[in-house]
Amino acid sequence: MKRLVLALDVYERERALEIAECTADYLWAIKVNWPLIIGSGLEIIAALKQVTGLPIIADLKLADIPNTNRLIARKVFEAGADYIIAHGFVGRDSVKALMELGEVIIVVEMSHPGAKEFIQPVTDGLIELANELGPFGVIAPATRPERVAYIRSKLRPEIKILTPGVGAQGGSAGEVLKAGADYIIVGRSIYGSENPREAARRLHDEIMGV
Ligand code: NUP
Repeated sequence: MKRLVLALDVYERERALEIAECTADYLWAIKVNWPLIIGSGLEIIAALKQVTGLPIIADLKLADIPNTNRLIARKVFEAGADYIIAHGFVGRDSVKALMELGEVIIVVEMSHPGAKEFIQPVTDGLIELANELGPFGVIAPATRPERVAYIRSKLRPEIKILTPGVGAQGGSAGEVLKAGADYIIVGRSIYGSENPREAARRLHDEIMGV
């Protein structure tokens, strides 16, 4: 089973398409974030789908009132996104508004050091929110496998855990998968490598060996 998600955080359309095409064999999905959408426009989603045939995750980390969340998400799903990442701390009404439009992934804890300041203290509440609403998945930190194990222990089993933070942020694919992650999200270690296809292949092999 493929469990690698490419975080395609480059600006340029051609470069994005080239990297996506050469790594696609090893990926479950491609994640687009603000850098690529700002650099290449929302149409990049359809172009990536056409070139790779893979699901697209729009990592916009939406955190607005229900109406604005809805206005943004409608366009993003219309553009071809299969999943949208949203913050849960804004409240269940904002997340529910998105879930009426398509598949949602809720951030329950982030991977950077600063996540300990404000997000980690409310992770339990965000897990409860996810358990109540039943999104496709949640985002949890590959940089803290012990937190992924904790989140897994509290989360309904059918809700997937997607974990950024492998490679450039110091996390290990093997460790976080053993801790209970379903998918790993990797950006710089793939797109910043001399040979992105080889970097993706190595991660895929590591995943298959777990
Ligand atoms: O907690 C999070 N950490 C994180 O790195 C939530 C995220 N969505 N991300 C995203 O994952 C981040 O914005 C980037 O797109 C990707 C990680 O990229 P890299 O550190 O592997 O280059």
